[in-house]
Parts: sequence; structure tokens; C-alpha cells
Amino acid sequence: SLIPTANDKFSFGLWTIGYNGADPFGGPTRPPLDTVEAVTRLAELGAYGLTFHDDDLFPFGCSDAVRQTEIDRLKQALADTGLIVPMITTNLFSAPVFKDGGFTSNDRAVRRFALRKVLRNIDLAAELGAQTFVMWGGREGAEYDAAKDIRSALARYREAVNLLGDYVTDRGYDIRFAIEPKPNEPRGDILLPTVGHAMAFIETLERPELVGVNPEVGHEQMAGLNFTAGIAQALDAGKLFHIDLNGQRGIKYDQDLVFGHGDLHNAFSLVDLLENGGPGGGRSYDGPRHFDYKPSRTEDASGVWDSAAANMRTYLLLKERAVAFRADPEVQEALAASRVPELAQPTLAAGEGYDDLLADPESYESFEPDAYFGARGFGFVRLQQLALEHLLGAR
Ligand code: GLT
Ligand code: MN
Ligand code: MN
Ligand code: MN
Repeated sequence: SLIPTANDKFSFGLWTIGYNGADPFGGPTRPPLDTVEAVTRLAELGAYGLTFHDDDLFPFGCSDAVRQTEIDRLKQALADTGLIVPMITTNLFSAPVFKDGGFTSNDRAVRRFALRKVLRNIDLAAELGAQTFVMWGGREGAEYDAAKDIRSALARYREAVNLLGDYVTDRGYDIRFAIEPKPNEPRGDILLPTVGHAMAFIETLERPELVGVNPEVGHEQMAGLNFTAGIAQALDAGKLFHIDLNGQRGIKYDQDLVFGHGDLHNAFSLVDLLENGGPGGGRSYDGPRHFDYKPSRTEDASGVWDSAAANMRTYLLLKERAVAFRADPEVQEALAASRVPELAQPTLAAGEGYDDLLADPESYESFEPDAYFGARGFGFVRLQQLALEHLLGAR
């Protein structure tokens, strides 16, 4: 069905629908969005979750009383609608104090303050039942090579994440961390710029099992990378803890378009992977389908809610198209002709080692590479055209 329900696990950041249109060249084009209205509208549209930064819910530096009032208002709205908070994150990038980063600022006092801000927000995550804590280090980076000792910065990043791992473990919180990579913007170069960098870093932590990634479509595409392929590698490593869905058109500033309003082919293959790429052909990822997009600055309030609905509808449309693609006998035949299923077959036979391989003349001595595959193609273009025809609803 194309009507979103809680089973679809669609969630939105409070900062997404709450984006007021301000960009580096102009101020807001929309008034602030109240949290209670955000929760109510999302629930009506069929989302199941709301996520937020501390500073989305209550202003940076506000009194404890204001903070508590906003938390209570949120809790009431959640109770009234049944929406949940599957993920929370901390803003370590907006306040001027974080201009050189939070965990990796050159200034030690800033780093200590950043850790305190995150620890306080982890308590809130536990209180609200959020099981994933995202860490997007947008200010962790530099513009100038001499300005940042990258190896020390990584050591401080590691120190911070290790401390947070100790904290949730000692407190008995059911929370895992998800690092969100981004290559640049707002910093000239950001630390842990891609999914691959982040996954390599995670293996150097004291509790790697507590830490995964939160890849964002546009962030990988800003680096010219194939998002679906990155997600497949994160799944292979057991590290896909969360995902940020949106749209991006090529290597440029972070556009945060509606999901599918960028590289539609890659969005199609992504939904197919998430929904049908599991071992038995089912879901390969069970977590929230989290939209991290920005309603364009040109839109009014109705455009905000239209765009929120568009994210979910596009996802569900692609899910339907992916099922039809897989069920099409011609696609099945084309996949076989392209030898796609054959890649699942191990290269060596059971129990076979290099001695057996070396003793097998068919693998080398009598194998005629040119005669074997010289004139024969793989048929990948035909397969891609079939995908396109399903995408367009032509089949
Ligand atoms: C910010 C960023 C997003 C991150 C958010 C989480 S904040 O909007 O651009 O990609 O997911 O910190
Ligand atoms: Mn972003
Ligand atoms: Mn983005
Ligand atoms: Mn994001």
C-alpha cells in the first residue's frame, strides 16, 4: 500500500520539517515550527518516529526550567499521538563555541564541554527510549592542513567515543551509537568523511560493537560515491545502525532534497537492497527509515507537509517497483544470463585449498580465456533497462 503506517518505520528529524529556509545567502522564509504541531502532523501523515538534537527541542544555553518544559510538551505530544523517538543526536556544530569542532576542537575546554553536553543528552535519550544515538561531526574538521593535527584529532575522537561507550555500559542504557559521515560542509574537510573511513575508525574503538554508521544518501553522493554500494558494505560489516534518506544531484553543496528527487536509479537500488536484499529475500535492515531532508526554501507551510509526505510516498512507490522488478520472469532470466546469482557461489569447492586449485588443469592449463569469454557479454545493460522500465511503470 502507498499509505504509510507505523510498520514502515518512517521517521523525521525535528530539524527537517522545522527548517525555516535560512541559508548562507538569506534569512528564514518560514516561521518557526512548534514541536507539538510537528509531532501531530507527522503522526497524521503516517510517520512512526521523531528524532531531534537537544538544540532543536530547547534553545542552546536555556535554563533548566525551559528545557524541562519543552521535554514535557514533547512527551505529552508523543503520548497523545503514539509517535516514538527512535533516535536522538547532539548539536555540536551551531553554537559559536563549536566553531573548531566539539570532540576534536583544538581547545581542550571546548572538548570537555562538548562531552558534558553529549552525556546530558544521552540521559535524555535513555529517558525517552531512544535506542540509537547519532553523531554527525559536521564541525570536526578543518579548512587548512596546518590548523589540525589529524592524528591527534582522531585520537581525541576515539577518546570521546570510548568514554560514551563506558557511560552507556555503566548506566545500563540500551543505546548504540551511529557515526554519520560527511565529506565537507560546513568544514572544508570533515573527519571521517565517508562510510568507509568511519567503519575503519570504529574498529579502533574499545567497544566497536556499540558503534555503527548512519550514512546519508547525499553525503556519500557529495563525494561521488555509490550510496547503495556503501550501504551494502555497511550491512556486510554489520554496521548499518541507522540511515538518513534524502536526495542529492551530483557533487555539489549538500542539497537535502526529498528522497528520490536526486539519483532515482540509486534510490531504487537502495530500496530494493533494504527491502529485498536480506538473506531470505526479505528486509536486510530493520531500523528506522529516517528522512533527513530540507523542505526547499521556496516552500510555504503546505509545501513542508507535502514534501514530508513525498518522502514516504516515494519510498513506498520504489518498494512496490522493486517487488515488481524481482517478480518479473524476464528480469529473473536476465539476472541469470548476467550471472548475478553465480557470484553467491564460492570460488573454491568445499574443502578445496590452493593445492587442489593448482592441481586443477581446467582452472588454468587447459582454460582458454579468449575462447571462454572473449566474444560473450554479460548483458548488464539489458538488466539496467529492465530496471528503468519498472521504475517508469512501463512493465
Ligand atoms: C545536520 C546535518 C545532518 C545530520 C543531523 C544530525 S544535523 O542537519 O546536516 O546531516 O544528520 O546531527
Ligand atoms: Mn545534512
Ligand atoms: Mn545532507
Ligand atoms: Mn544527516
